[in-house]
Amino acid sequence: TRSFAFADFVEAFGFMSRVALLAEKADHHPEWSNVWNRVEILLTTHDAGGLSHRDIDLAQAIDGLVD
Ligand code: H2B
Repeated sequence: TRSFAFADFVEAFGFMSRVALLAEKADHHPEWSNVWNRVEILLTTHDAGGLSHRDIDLAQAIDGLVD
């Protein structure tokens, strides 16, 4: 899991749009929620019943958007 905070809703939703493109490309999708400027993301692999390399790979790609 990771929590992200942005300046406002537009920034948060822009981030979510970028994550959505990464997720669709990887065919691996986050469990997430958004409230105004905050985005909460949980990564898990349903097929594996827990964490897999696909979660690590997507987490690193998401981190690469902001870090
Ligand atoms: N996303 C996540 N987070 N876990 C999965 O197990 C998963 C997914 N499976 N996205 C994918 C889609 C699977 O349903 C398709 C058929 O590849």
